[in-house]
Amino acid sequence: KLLCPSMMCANFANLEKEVKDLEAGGIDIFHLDVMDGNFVPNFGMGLQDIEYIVKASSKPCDVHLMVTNPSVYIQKFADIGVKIIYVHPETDSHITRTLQMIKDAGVQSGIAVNPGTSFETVKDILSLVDYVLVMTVNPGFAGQKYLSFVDHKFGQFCKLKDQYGYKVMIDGACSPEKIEKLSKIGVDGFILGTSALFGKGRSYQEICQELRAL
Ligand code: S6P
Ligand code: MG
Repeated sequence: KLLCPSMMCANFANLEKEVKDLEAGGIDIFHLDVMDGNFVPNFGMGLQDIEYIVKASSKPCDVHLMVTNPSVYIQKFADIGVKIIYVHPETDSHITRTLQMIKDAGVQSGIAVNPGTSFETVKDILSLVDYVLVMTVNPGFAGQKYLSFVDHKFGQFCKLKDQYGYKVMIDGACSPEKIEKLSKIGVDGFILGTSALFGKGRSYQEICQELRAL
């Protein structure tokens, strides 16, 4: 089970402490959301913020690029030292070229799949990715409602994951109940935002232990 805190939900007033507390709590991968105010109607972390977190942490970091023209930024994030780059096929007309760029830069590749994008749409490129990030909210904001029409996609992606060698991740309104249910059907990783981890008034260690036990 990969526990991945979504750092846009962290307390930016004390980011270094957040990073250390989360690591002590036993998280696996830092999830870093990048938003350009164009592909999604919000702004998110920039290159400098990402670099700061990568340097402050001893765990791997991913970036979730919610931006138009993601290929322009691949090398920049690779140079910073992120380990996984997620791109949205919905915003890239040449997604397989971008996925190849990610691999060529020595980074693991992922696709982030919007709620309205079907399994069939991305099926042909599954052999080219290391991770599939299944979005259960429309990307852009924390604290949104889980869209249950996405549910059936987890089974579809999990069915082919061993054959193609990718991991299946969930991003959006990922609550303890969802973690319990989805880990049973083979989902590998969980992006933790306000639904499971942040703003609970309890230690990250306590929460992570409970989530792992589910
Ligand atoms: C924004 C982003 C996500 C959120 C995360 C928040 O769409 O891609 O990573 O930060 O989903 O989690 P929650 O539990 O507040 O919905
Ligand atoms: Mg995300």
